[in-house]
Amino acid sequence: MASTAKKLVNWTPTDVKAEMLAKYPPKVARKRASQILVNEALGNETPEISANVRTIPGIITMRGCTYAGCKGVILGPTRDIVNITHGPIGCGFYSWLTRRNQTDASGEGDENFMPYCFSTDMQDQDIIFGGEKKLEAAIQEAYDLFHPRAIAVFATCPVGLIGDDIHAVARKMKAKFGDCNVFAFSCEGYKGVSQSAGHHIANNKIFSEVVGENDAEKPGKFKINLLGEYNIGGDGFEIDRILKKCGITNIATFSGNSTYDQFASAHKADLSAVMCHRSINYVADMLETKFGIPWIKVNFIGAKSTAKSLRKIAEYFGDPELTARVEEVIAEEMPLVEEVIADVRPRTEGKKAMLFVGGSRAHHYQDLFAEMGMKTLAAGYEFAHRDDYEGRQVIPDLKVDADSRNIEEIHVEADEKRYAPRKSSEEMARLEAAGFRFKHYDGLIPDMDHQTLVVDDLNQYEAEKLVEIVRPDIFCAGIKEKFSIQKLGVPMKQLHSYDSGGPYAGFQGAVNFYKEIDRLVNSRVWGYMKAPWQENPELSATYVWE
Ligand code: CFM
Repeated sequence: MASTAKKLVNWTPTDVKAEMLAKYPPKVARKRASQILVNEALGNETPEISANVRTIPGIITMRGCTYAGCKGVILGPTRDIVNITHGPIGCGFYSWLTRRNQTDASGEGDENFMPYCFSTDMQDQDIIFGGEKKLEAAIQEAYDLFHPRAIAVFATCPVGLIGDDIHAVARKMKAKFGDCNVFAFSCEGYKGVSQSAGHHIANNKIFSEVVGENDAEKPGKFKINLLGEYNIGGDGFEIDRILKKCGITNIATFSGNSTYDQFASAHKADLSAVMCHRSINYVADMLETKFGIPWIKVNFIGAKSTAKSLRKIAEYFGDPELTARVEEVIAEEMPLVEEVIADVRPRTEGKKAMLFVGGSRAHHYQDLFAEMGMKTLAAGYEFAHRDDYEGRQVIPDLKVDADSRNIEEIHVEADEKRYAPRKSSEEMARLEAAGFRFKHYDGLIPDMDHQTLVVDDLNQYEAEKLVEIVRPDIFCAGIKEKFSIQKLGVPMKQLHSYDSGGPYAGFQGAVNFYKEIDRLVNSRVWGYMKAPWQENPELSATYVWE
């Protein structure tokens, strides 16, 4: 392993990329090369990044499955829908509160089914003779016990393989109950290349089955939907605190701390603010097409980004009182942020980070690190699409492959009665002429420095290689990566679950994050750890094809 002895200063990003690929068989190396980009540098095989493609079999990916994206990510945080996993017990068990999406069920009459794990617990005989009867019985049992507002059914892999018609069962039970909406998701784990497919399946169904169900007027002068915010570690609570302080009403969060009625009332908002572009941008489009609600991209990760997002919302409404209130709130919140920055920055300035998270955090969290004077040397998404890397302008050129074709595209038209443009085309044009951008997202790549590494669907082997060569001061990813990285002597912060921390969104969240990262990158404990390859440098192995 002579190459690993090479000093960091001698490594260019192109060297690092070559080293990450060096041990792969040629075909694998070629495929991975198209998913690793040296930012803005020549010498990449293609100017674009290859994303949303199948993981190479045998590679230990960081990704999850389609069922995880549907049941866990999108529907998981909604407290008053009973979520039944139709399948063997393992799928239900492993999706049972494994994500730290918090909820506040303290309101009057609030139901919270999130602590429960509902599963049809399919056995061999159900796989052989079909599981529809068992599913029907499970829905009936859940209804009798809880009388929920809605019951959702999620298909696991075997359900698709044996062909249970879960939608027919759902329709039958919905008609039978009359006062409980029942709908099902064909979100078998294998349906797509990652959990991203599951987001799409979930969102399409919520849009067609729930959004628009409640036409009751909602109070509030400035009404928005917050799309793609999942209240991990209480992020959504902090964002709601700030919005409320500004006088902005959040009609529906998709789907952190949400309820059935929030989705049902989403068409009553006058603006959609999109946090996580990957998981939900198409819902923002559908809300605009069907009901006339424009959308903008926001980011509440980072104090400056939070201020910027609030100003953007205020600018959209164009109300002098709201604008003044937003400025007051920012002026009230920033002194604490600045005080903590001034304290930590001498210790964090110039430190180096790497971020590999699902589909938006690897971008958003770069703002927080920048506020601390830290540099992001490498970043990437597990399952984002090219538009999340390169910007929405690439959407018309995205290849529709067999895997994307698996996911139903729903056709949406303007609602005959309820479509109402929130702003006249002149007002929209005036805002745009003043530099305001609707439906706009530039993606992660333009925000990253020249000669940084952008890696899609990073795997365990490449993660270890990167850390071994570049030795960042902190590595951010998920639980599957946590201990292998820490064993290399580098602090590891989970940016999915936040370990046990958070919130990190908004102003107070930024303060929490600065303190946590300061603690991690300046802790000496990691320096005492010796990686196996440091203690036994003679330890090496070869691959069978060598
Ligand atoms: Fe969006 Fe998410 Fe993310 Fe995501 Fe996720 Fe998540 Fe994530 Mo884990 S919806 S893409 S599927 S911001 S669960 S709250 S942290 S991978 S970067």
